[in-house]
Amino acid sequence: MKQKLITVAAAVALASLAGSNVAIAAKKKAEEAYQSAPSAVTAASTEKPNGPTITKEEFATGKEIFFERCAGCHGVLRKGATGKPLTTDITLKRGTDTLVATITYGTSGGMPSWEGTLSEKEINIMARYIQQEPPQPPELGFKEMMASWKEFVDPADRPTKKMNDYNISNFFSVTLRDAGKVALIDGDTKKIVNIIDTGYAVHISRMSESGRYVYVVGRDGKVVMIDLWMKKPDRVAEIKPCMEARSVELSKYKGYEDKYAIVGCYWPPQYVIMDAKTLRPIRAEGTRGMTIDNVYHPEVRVAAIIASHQRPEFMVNLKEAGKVLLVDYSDLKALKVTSIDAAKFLHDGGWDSTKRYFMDAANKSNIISVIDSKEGKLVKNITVGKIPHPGRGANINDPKYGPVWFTGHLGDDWLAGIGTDPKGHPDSAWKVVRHLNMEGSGNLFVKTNPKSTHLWADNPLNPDSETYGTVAVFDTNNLDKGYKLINVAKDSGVGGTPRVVEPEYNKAGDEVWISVWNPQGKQSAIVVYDDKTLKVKTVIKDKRLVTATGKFNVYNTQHDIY
Ligand code: DHE
Repeated sequence: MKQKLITVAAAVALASLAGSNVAIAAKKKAEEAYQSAPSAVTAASTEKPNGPTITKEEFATGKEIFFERCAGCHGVLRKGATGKPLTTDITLKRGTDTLVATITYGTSGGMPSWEGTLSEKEINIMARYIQQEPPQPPELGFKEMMASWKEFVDPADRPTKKMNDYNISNFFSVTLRDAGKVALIDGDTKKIVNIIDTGYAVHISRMSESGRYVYVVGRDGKVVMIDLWMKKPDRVAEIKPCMEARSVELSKYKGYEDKYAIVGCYWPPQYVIMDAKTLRPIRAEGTRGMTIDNVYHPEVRVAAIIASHQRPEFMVNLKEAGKVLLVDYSDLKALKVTSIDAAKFLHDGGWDSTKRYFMDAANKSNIISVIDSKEGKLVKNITVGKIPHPGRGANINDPKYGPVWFTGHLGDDWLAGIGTDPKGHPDSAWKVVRHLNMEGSGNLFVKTNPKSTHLWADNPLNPDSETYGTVAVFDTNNLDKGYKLINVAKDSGVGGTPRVVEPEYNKAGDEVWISVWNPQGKQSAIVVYDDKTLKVKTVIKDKRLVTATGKFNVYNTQHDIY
């Protein structure tokens, strides 16, 4: 199947819209740019067509386009997710002409216009295709998972002590998104130590509690485990517990260090707990079921997963359901799961500075749900701006409001700071106490470090090509002063109109690494800034750094420092 990365395509389309200064249009464009990547569920893996008004060839084309471009928002089964449901009871009533118009021009509800991206013929096929019953991709049980399981190095043959002289705790695992690889970069020397094959459209890396192992998940659901103790750190195991996934996490509670890994699947809707030393699956649970408003949803996808520091639990975001599961891993033969009603469209999030409260973004609900991991309950749903997208967020010590956690917004032009100290600062707890104006909409990631007085915020989905190459830096002691805008794209010297994404600190908390994300075929880079002076220290340029995006510092990821 030809897998095109829509976000990059959207990026190119957006670049041509540079210069638009209509704020609302800009926000909408930023939102549209965050359309999902093609589904990793291959069209070929679904069942045979059953629709009467379409030829076999047209059905095949429709299926291909649907999984590449539509499934991310409307769901594989078309039951609706961030996009509206497209089940046949709805689409048949609309009819071909109306559907052609909707696909061509988009809607005010956020559906992009496909005119120009799809041909007239393709749009007509899509209008008829979505009036057919949706073909369903296969399920994935242990038998199928085990067929994909590979142990490159048996645990018995792995090193018993660190076999290299690297300062592995300052390594960065860098997503090379469209290359299906990660780059392991030594944070001290800024040299690439290894480039490792992972999976299609690699997404995130997480570390084991000890900091020895790196786990990488791709959109194709493949999880790859890397051992940093090897002479040359490399893969030791891999498995594909999902056909499509976005999250992986490791057990962190005392007594369970480096014991379990968990992967959250988009398809099939399930989570899978694995032995963290081998990636052998131990327990899988389906997530189909009721939403918080008691509507049955057959495709409840698993978004962010975060390991509790208070109890032996994984906190699992059920996106469409709007529920957070606390999955107790202390007895996998008698699994106890607490299901907390939060808000629909849970996506990403991270800890407050005490690592007790999970600040969880329900993106399309414009809500941050605060989950108390100690008490196991929802503290509050806080309304923020349009489409909050914190990554894991950023924790500062605000001179006025005490500990404050920040999120940015994809569809709004400001950062929200929420007070997180109910004991010391009860008046500001669980309220938006800071409203920091940004250059425009389209922020994806904010970052700081306990040793820093800077808060960094990127703009990668801003529609203006000048702005999406910049980051805003705030002084956390003088937030009212506004930000300093740094043109990272220019500082990198790579040319083109790259998007600049995801600030990440080194272990010492005195450098900030930022990706300069050019499309495949063009040079990408990482610019390293001195956090104190905000001056460039190094530009890491290497032809192997293809579509560099997320960067995960071992120490900071291991200890949830942000
Ligand atoms: Fe991500 C985190 C889902 C597109 C870079 N992304 C996450 C998480 C989820 C998610 C659920 C939280 C994981 C966790 O903490 O366990 N991302 C999705 C999508 O569904 C979406 C919108 C579209 C898609 O089809 O994948 C999407 N993500 C992107 C990108 O286009 C980004 C910018 C570039 C890339 O490499 O793909 C991107 N996502 C990231 C990064 C994180 C992430 C860097 C981790 C942030 C962190 O601080 O931990």
